Amino acid sequence: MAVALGVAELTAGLLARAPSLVIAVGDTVVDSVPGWLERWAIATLGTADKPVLLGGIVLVSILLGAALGVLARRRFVPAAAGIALFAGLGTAAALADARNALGLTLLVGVLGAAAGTGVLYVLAVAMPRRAEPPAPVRGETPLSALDRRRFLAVTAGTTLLGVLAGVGGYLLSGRERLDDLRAAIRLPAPARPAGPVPPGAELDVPGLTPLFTPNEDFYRIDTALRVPVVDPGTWRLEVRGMVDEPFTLTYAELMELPQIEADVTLACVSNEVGGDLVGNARWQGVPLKALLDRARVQRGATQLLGRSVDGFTAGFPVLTALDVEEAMVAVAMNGEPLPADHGFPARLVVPGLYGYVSATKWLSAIELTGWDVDGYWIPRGWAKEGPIKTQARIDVPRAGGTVAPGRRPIAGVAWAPTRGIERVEVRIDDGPWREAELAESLDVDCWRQWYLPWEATAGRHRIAARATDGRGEVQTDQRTPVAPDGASGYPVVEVVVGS
Ligand SMILES: Nc1nc2c(c(=O)[nH]1)N[C@H]1C(S)=C(S)[C@@H](COP(=O)(O)O)O[C@H]1N2
Ligand SMILES: [Mo]
Repeated sequence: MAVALGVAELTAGLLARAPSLVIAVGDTVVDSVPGWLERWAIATLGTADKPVLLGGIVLVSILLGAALGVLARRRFVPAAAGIALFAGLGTAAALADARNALGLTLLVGVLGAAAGTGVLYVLAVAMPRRAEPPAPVRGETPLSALDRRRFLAVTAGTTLLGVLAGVGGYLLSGRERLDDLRAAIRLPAPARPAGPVPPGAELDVPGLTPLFTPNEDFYRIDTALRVPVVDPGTWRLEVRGMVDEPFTLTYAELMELPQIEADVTLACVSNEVGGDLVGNARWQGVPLKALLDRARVQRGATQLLGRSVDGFTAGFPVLTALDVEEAMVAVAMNGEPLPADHGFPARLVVPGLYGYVSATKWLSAIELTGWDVDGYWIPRGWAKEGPIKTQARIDVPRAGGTVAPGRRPIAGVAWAPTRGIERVEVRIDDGPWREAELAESLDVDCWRQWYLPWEATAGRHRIAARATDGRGEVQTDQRTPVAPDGASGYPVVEVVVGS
């Protein structure tokens, strides 16, 4: 089984457009499990959900392999048929994805099955079997023990080869090639650059989240088991649906359109209060309004549905796309072409909305639809509308940490994209709410740093915070879980002050 999987993965890795069957099965599992199970997996496993799923698939395969091995000792043909069926299931899962070419997918499945069956034949049929145990002769190694050793050695050797092939195939798949493509891209100067970062927008407090999240530290959330590798040379963006003038853009054409730059904080609806599924970046791209104006949106089109190359969809009100000037098809993040993890070659960024309804990565189409069409997460138990809730987060001191008594900083970030942050207050134990000092605002769409000096006295303390948005609304103290429309409640950090 290791050899079957390894050869299939290696074939997929060597041939640029051939699919990984393990990933294909994983994708099928992700798309077909019920919403509650998917939410449970994300809540308990977090971003480890993908390795756990793939590991589970490999484990089930190995157990199946063991069962087929036992069967093959008696009856080889049904066992070989079992391997073929196993490869067939993987191939079928891959073929269900329209992006996978028939010939290459079959090739991966057939080579994997052939290699697996071949090894099974050698191990179960061709290798000498244990004969009737001869009466042990003093000074002679019994034949059966020798066979057993040889059998184990060949099994271990082929398993190792299978694992190496699998790991090699995984490493070969796509990434390096994509880095070359990205490096070759020259970003146009934005027609409307973002303003300079105001002095005082970034506080100098050790441990405080930086104002801009470096790309490599930016949280990543998506349903893709393997990041889609999209060649900008063949990529197309379609604008279609309820429009009078549908059109298609190549990457080069998209890059020729006037671009804007905007600093926007992106948040995931799965972010717990105090969590880190939120980041701030400088995005560059083509404003959605320009594309919608060109397509002439029909009356009755109420939803903009982004569709990705891997079939993910996310929809939000057309009005938001038209009203929020910074809503864009982004091609760059913090001054470089979008990283693969964050949607290369293009993605949507819509200030004020959680990513699950708006921020489609690896964008392939913008569809104008009625409100009745649902994006990926809606039938899985998440709210149809996803405005980002006003939130504060305490970064310093670290939750559960120990600080020395004396003057200590309490600091963090707070965000209410499109509304801005007007005030942050901090409460220690049961004391009064005290107003924190705010860093300069970078933009209403961005998080804002805040800071409060604290005379820390020995003992155990509870620090709470709350933010007020630019419309004067204090964030709610009502605690809600992340589903269906985002966690709320005040962040609380417990610390021990002592030496
Ligand atoms: N193609 C695709 N785009 C997607 C998703 C996805 O699963 N697939 N997840 C969305 C969600 S839930 C969030 S929170 C953001 C996260 O963007 P990031 O990974 O760049 O931080 O991407 C959104 N775009
Ligand atoms: Mo998300």
